[in-house]
Amino acid sequence: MDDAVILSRTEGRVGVITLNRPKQLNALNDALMDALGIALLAFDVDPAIGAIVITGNDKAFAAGADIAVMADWTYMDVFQSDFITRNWETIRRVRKPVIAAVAGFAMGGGCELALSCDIIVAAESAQFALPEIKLAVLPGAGGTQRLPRAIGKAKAMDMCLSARTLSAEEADRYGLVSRVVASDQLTTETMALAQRIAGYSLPALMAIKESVNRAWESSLTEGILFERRELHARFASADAHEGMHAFMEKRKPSFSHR
Ligand code: DAK
Repeated sequence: MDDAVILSRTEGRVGVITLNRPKQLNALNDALMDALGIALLAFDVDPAIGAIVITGNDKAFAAGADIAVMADWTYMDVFQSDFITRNWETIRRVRKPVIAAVAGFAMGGGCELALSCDIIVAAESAQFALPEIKLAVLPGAGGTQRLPRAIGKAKAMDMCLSARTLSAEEADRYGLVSRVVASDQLTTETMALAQRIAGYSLPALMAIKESVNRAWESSLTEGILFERRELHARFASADAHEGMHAFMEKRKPSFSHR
């Protein structure tokens, strides 16, 4: 269905979700965020999927929340509909690794969506900005919270207050993205990374994601304790024993994802 707001497919153990409103530079409206949430949760419960990729097109990952839709909303509209919280935060419930493959514009809500993913692979063409100040609003999908945690207060303030756009190279240098690849290699490189991750033990991946995310939201002492318990729990998994025995026996592990 080419007129669908997202396209969803699988490649091996990787689920791929493509944002598909190219005429609006993938501006994020309710229909798209609803569909994205449904697709993410479907891949999350599918035992045949080990990692998820979210991508856009060559020109835009996403140019932000749909300004045309928001322009006349009132406070009561957004408060009563629970704007953002209702369907933008579904991604926070996903326990499998999620990779954003970003080319072109990642602006406003598009940048915030990328920041909600676990890994960001940026094409050299990628541009990141939180330009909400130009509209006299503010990044309201986690941008003022996740960005300073990712790149520090000084750079985050600069981006949020001046609407400064970062090139892929700058975003890489500041720690906003995980890696930068040649624009024509974005899909190939991201899929290779996703397939590699998806080949590892799924419960171990989920434990790592949970543990790294804990680092953002707890003291070091609490985080270390959480990590230690996650590590201890690995010894209850078949995959950890398989992984260690395979290493000793100099063979490739065969994970059952249990
Ligand atoms: N929404 C709706 N349509 C958009 C759009 C957007 N964010 N971005 C682009 N488009 C549409 C354009 O209107 C244009 O449509 P037509 O005129 O062809 O019908 C089409 O996509 C192509 O865009 P351009 O002609 O502008 O393309 P250019 O290459 O010249 O420029 C651009 C690309 C990305 C620099 C430019 O389109 C641009 O500045 N777009 C807006 C970027 C932006 O401001 N993004 C932040 C959106 S605000 C809140 C919570 C969250 C938020 C707000 C409130 N609360 C809790 C209250 C979040 C806000 C945002 O994300």
